[in-house]
Amino acid sequence: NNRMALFEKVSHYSALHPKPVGLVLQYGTSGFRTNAKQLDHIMYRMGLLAVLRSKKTKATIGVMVTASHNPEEDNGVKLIDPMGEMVTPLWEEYATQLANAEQEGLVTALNDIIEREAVNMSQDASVFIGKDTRPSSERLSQAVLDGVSSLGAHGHDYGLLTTPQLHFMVRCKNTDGSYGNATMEGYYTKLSQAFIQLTKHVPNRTDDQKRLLVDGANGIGALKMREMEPFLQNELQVLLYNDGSQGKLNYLCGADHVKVLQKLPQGVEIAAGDRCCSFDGDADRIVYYFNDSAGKFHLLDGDKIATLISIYLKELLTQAGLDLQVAVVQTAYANGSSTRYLEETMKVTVRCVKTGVKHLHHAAQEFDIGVYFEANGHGTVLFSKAAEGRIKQLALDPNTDDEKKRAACLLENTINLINQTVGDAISDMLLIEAVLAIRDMTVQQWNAIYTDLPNRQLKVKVADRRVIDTTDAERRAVKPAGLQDAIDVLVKKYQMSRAFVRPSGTEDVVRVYAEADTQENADALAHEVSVTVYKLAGGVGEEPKPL
Ligand code: G16
Repeated sequence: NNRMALFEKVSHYSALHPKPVGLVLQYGTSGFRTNAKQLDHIMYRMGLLAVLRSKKTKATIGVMVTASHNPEEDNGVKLIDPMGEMVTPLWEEYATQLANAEQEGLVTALNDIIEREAVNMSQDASVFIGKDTRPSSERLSQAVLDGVSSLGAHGHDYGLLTTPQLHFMVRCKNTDGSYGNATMEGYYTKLSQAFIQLTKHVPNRTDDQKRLLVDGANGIGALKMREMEPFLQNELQVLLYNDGSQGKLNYLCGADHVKVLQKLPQGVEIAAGDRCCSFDGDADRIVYYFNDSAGKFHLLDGDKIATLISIYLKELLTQAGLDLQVAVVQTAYANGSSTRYLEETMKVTVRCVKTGVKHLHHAAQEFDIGVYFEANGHGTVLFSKAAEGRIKQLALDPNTDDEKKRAACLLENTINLINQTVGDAISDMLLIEAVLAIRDMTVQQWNAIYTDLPNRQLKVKVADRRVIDTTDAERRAVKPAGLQDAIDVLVKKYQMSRAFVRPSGTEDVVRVYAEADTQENADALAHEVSVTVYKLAGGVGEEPKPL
């Protein structure tokens, strides 16, 4: 009877968040994403689902309202599991079922999940909610809260937050504070203390070395960087651009823009040699770059970040005398030069998985230390419990010699600086800044570790991107028939070349990636592959033009 009453309430409230008849949306690479106008019912229903997930896991669950790198008009939602990871694949399926149930079938769909998961409806539930700075986020996060409260549960609204900050809060809450305090202050204190510990022993850091230009993509990352500044006690001097006071979110700026177009964001005043970085719209991605004295732009993407961090960690492990395996997880977008450098020069294990941090995170958990980064700058480092234990023990052991102790302490503070729940632009930025300081490296020296193969990313509009199906971590297309054979023929025309296509999970496009010995060849190959996709996979609009 209680359940009947609850369902009546759900029916009543869901009518205030009606689903447009016939609209079908999928839980994609990173949750639901589309134009903000189509998302009200999704938000309400994800509020409901988060309550069920919370009751099932007997833990706090997170719901983040954001469309990250997408344009400002879009929005989206992702669910966060108890340890701060992305929600498990089975619950992504439930999310899709619940999202697509027509209005009159909603209660049945909800009941199906309760039955299949044997959710104890009398269990307490707790949901943390956060949102980015999109104008639509206010209203949409309210819809999530409505969903949570219509199942009689408590929602804690953090308001404006970066995505990784919400992941952090969820983990803090579910580990009773052992990961940190589930407050903004808790986050800033933990990270800035670790950063200060790491950099305070570096001799003679000049103001130039402490200075960093940050492009905040006109989003939440800029606001949060401002909030964090006092905690950093001038150990890092941030010059903030695209702080949201004027420009539009992600428009001509931000990590995705810089990575895909391989050029400076608008609105940043950069001088030769200045170290710069760009966040994306919810601050879970970061890329670095600089202009050389000849005015040429150089990008340091997720692959270069993964390499820098791996070199640093491996060296500290050697100094500490710890035999722990470091592995790097990448996707098909990883530059061929990075994979070669990691495998052949650094001799680390490299794994390639499908796009989406959830896949990288999962693979990275298999190693003592798993460094995972997508080329687009989305990534972090995971330390196994055993690895963390051995590092801490060594740092505490009174018989450890000085060199080993120093390395163990650096490793310990490095662990504290890293947001191990998900890629975090602020945490990654501080880690990179610390590594460059400790190793006394300039951004130019970092860039020179290996040379990227020239590459190009393009998008193709097709009628239905689901006609493309891939295998081998998205490196080969199995559908539509003939597409892969055609790509193989094109790739053979060039030197050091590689290309693949895949349907995006966040935008209504097919993505094309190509690399080759020269930029002209990478551009030509990317264009030819785009035309092939257009012809064989139902392209719409004008045929792609050469670059
Ligand atoms: C999201 C995912 C990333 C993924 C990106 C692009 O990033 O979290 O893992 O690389 O989308 O995905 P796709 O190529 O499928 O559109 P973000 O920063 O937008 O959340």
